[in-house]
Amino acid sequence: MLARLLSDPVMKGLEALERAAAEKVARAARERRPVLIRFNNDADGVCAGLSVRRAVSALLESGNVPRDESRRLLKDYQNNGAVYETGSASGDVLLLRGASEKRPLVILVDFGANAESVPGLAVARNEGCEIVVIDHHPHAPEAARLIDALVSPWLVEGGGSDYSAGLVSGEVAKKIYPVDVEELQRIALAGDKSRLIPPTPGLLKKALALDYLCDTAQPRNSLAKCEALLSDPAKLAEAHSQAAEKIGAVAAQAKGNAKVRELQNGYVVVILDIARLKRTGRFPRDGKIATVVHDSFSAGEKRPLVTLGKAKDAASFRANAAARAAGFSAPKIIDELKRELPDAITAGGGHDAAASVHAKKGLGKIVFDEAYKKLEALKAGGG
Ligand SMILES: [Mn+2]
Repeated sequence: MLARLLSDPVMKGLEALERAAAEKVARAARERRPVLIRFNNDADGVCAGLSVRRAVSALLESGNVPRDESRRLLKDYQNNGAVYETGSASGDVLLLRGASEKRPLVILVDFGANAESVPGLAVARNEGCEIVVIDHHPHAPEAARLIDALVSPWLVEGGGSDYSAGLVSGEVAKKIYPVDVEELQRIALAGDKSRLIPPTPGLLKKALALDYLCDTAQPRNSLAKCEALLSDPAKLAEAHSQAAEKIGAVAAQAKGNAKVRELQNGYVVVILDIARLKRTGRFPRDGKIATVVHDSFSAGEKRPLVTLGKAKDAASFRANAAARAAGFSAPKIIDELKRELPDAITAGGGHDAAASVHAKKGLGKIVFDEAYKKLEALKAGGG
């Protein structure tokens, strides 16, 4: 057994869940059943998917499964968003049924256990798929009931989003087959800004290069492409410099249109009109722009600061450490908005420091204005 990257009570508490998930994956591979890894479209999701892929590939290889059969049995798709859509689930079932008549296994990493994914999970389950989910976003009980093995730090006392999907998937992977995934775990933590291990500049570069690949690979991204990027320093440097250049251009515009307001309760709010920014292509996505601009306003800021991004039919929140220490929680605000504006909001969620809420077409402004009022209503020095 390979050493764990981190050893603390939460990681210890996760072990039994990791083992249960690893056993299901290993059994499916040994029985030569079709396996699909569906990964969220960012560095954490990629690293989570790559860890599992390395382990399953190595296990198949150790069982002398021919290469072409491995390729037929082990598939991966990038999931562009936080929800397992019914259309994706139907497509997955078709793909896996086409690969083999045996019972398929669907592995969702870094997404897939929220309430919005319930219809998609139900499709896969009703079609006979076994489902494993490794995620660090808060999960919905009704989703968990449809999942055969859920590995989530939220199921362990003291656990939360810092235990990123890539970190946890790495531990699952090592239990499937002893593969080296330590760097993937570190890149994942860096990409998701986990506080568990401080990132190095090198890890941040790799995370950004993977984020860039997720949004720009044509015709679509794949784990094989991500693996190739990570193993080629020249490709990595190229992807990173293109990403940095695009971010620099958009961030400069964004800083120009950002409005900074100091509220009565001591919070500083940065309002960012993301919808007005000019971009070519999908990168950087709204969330990354919000993060980059938020980080630049947060640098050296001791007061609680929240960045509120206004996108087309969506609003996003970013909070600095002082805001979190003061009790600010973006998911808490989003839950309140969902309760108060049930007809306007289609989806929402995330982490304490980074979250977003999506509105029905044309209702984005109402949701944004209500979100702003929530910030004004925060208690001074406490959420
Ligand atoms: Mn993540």
